[in-house]
Amino acid sequence: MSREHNKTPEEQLDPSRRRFLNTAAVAGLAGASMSVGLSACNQDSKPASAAPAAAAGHADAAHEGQNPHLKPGELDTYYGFWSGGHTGDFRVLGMPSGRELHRVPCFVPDALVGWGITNESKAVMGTKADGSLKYTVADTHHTHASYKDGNYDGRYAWINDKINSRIARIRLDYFICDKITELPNVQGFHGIFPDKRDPVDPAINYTTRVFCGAEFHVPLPNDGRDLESPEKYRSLFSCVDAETMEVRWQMLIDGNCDLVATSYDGKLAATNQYNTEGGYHYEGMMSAERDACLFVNIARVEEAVKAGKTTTIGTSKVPVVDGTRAANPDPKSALVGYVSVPKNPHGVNATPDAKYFICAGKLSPTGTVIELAKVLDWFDGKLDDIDKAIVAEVELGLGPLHTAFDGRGNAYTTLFLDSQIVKWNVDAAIRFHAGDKSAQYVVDRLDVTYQPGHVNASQSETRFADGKWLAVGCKFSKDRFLPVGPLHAETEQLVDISGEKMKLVADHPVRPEPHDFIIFKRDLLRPKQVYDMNEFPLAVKDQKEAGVFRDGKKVTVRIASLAPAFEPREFKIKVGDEVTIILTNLDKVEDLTHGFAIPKYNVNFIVNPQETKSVTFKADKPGVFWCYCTHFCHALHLEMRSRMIVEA
Ligand code: RUQ
Ligand code: CUA
Ligand code: CA
Repeated sequence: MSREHNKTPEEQLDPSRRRFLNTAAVAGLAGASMSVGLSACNQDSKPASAAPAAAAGHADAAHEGQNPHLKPGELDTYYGFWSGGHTGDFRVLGMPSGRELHRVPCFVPDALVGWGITNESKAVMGTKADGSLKYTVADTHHTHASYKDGNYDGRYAWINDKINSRIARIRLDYFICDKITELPNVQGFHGIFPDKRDPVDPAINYTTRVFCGAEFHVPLPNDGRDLESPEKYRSLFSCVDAETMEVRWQMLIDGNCDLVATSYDGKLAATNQYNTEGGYHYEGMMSAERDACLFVNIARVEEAVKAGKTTTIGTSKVPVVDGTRAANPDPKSALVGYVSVPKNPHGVNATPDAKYFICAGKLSPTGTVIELAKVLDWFDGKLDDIDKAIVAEVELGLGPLHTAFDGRGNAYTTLFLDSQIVKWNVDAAIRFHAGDKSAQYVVDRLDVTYQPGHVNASQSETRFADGKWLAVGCKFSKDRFLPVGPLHAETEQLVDISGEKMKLVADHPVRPEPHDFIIFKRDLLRPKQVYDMNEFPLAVKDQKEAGVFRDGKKVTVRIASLAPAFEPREFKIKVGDEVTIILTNLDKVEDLTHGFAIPKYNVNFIVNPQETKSVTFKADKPGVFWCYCTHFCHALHLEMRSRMIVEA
């Protein structure tokens, strides 16, 4: 064992870097100077604690490690769901190879699929009165999937849009977005987390709610009032129904929300808060030494909603309960409890043994461990001070952000400023905190490149964390890939965590800029490769059902595709017509997708096997327009066309 492990945690931090935290690092984290933040990863400022033995690429002598490389034709053993950041998308990766398999369009238009072009996708995305899309930008951060018995059940995934406060649901049978909900009276919607079972009904051992945190304070309602009175701005915590996707309730809170986690018993939802000060400049948001992690008692909130102890805000009909400190003085009836956590915490994560929540300190070099049973004791009136639920608060390194788990009692926390992952043992941290100063909770450190944000491990957010693979999303790649101009790819790094020491095994460039992700076993999903035609009420079920159907100026053109032809092969419409094209792909063969593009009419979309889609447009240009198949489908793919004749 290296000398590092015999140091007290105090000694594990290089003193010069601790001074750095108190001054420039804080400015760097606050965004005032990213170059200051980055200087933390320069070689010459590496702390002694990043001992060479713990550095990247040094294999554990006793441990051979796992091979992430697949032979041609070999399949990955895990799925990864990745957020795309402000590309607005939801990405599907195969793991451990890191190969990107799919992007599921949800919030923003997608030219490949025709998302935002077809009527069906526009109905999901939401349109304005003139039929144009309500929003075309999004910023996806957090993606999580539905649970049953503490593991993913393969029904749904959800992802947030921070810009426009929307939550999208992805159906995991077809990997399509089927619903998007906009949260009322919320800005900066950031963390999401599904519940893992019902807090009251033990028969409901699966996800029925998704909790949503809102980061920014705004006037309530935000209709022009209180513009210059930031002390009146507020933030809400929201609960969305997993099935209907309607907002069930919202809760007015003190401070703000950032990320969200839920307990395995279904009783609590947690959200970390970095702006308990209600600051409206970064200095104000970091003036206090401690902020909080808020614990919501789900059963009590839903009782209060049922009992009508609610208000509404502005034009929204969503019931709002009062979760402020002032409205919840008695723990035995409180809807929420606020646990004090050091300075601008980021990230709250539930351990796979279901016992603890861990908050990372961000502006404090610490990780805080909060014991679930003690929080519940406080709600029962058996613990006088909710802060006594904190069972460890230990130093980890500079800029701790997110934490993953291996199912063997270890946590892996990203250190943004140190450009490291620190592996630490939760039980040892608790012993250390309780006074056993010989407890060595830091197990290993790994340098990553550079400035890691999110981290996750295989099955980490389930009861079945398997401690095999860990991925880390590094915010900067700098010199890791061939230069492509000023905009750099980001680095997703793959780490083998099956041994005592972490082992960096691969770098992947990713298009900016993913945030959170989950990694889980491939057999938890059973996607279908061919659609069920009954999903589509408009389906053109047979080539004989194809043709042009006119109702005054409204024209419906029903088209069927069967490689290598569209039926009808030609159709006539008139300038001034409102044209709806309905296209069904009659091919049943897996992977036989057709496209349908109409030149000069700005139309292109695809239909997968047995799928139906429609588009509506105004015929405003006379002429001949070859509607052609854009998706390579057949040896006669280029010949696969239908002639649209628009008469003057
Ligand atoms: S938050 S690092 Cu949404 Cu950490 Cu991305
Ligand atoms: Cu049909 Cu290409
Ligand atoms: Ca703060």
